[in-house]
Amino acid sequence: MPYTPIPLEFERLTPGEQLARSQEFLEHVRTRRSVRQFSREPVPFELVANAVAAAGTAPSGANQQPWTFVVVSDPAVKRRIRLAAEAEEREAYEHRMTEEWLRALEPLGTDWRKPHIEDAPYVIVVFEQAYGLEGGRRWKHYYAKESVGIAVGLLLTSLHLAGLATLTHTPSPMRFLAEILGRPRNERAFCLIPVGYPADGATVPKLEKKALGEILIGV
Ligand code: IYR
Repeated sequence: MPYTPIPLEFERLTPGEQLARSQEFLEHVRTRRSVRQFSREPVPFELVANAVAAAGTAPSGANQQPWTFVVVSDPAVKRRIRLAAEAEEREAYEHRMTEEWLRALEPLGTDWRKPHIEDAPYVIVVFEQAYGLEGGRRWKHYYAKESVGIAVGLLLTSLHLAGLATLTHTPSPMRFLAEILGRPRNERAFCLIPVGYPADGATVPKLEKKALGEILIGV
């Protein structure tokens, strides 16, 4: 594809608007939590579709957009994913994870049981396209993981702004997801994201985010 410059569409805000919007966004995004207890209440598909479309606007290496979002709502498929995830997680918690890892997870209160995969009305399985593949042709993808990570950030933020709860879940290893969902060989599961409303009385662990002074260094 040749280089084809076009005029940038850019809306210049007043300083007041800039501050108001950035503060409003910060206040809202601060209320996002990873949720592990989901209601079975249905969710409008359009909210999920809009979130995937938002994720698809992410910057990516060489604009290769190396992602696929599989939106699972079929109860039988969700069940298969849950059972496979729990089998891996059980093995991980009981044998594969180090003491150090288990200690790091203690404040989260997690274990191998993953009922949220079946309870949440949608599970978005995000795949990274490790390389391009079309017909017999294969080509390199640049910064695929970084690109997918940015896209997932937009996806989670969109769903949060739409009033939905999410969990970023990475059962390890995740090969079973490509198998169950019949994905091509260039795709690797990146994470799975249950989406829905929190269950009545859902709880979350008491966690703190680092203060701005700990993460921002002005030079
Ligand atoms: N995948 C496991 C363990 C786990 C690992 C990390 I790193 C977390 O931040 C949370 C959980 C699980 O989902 O339980």
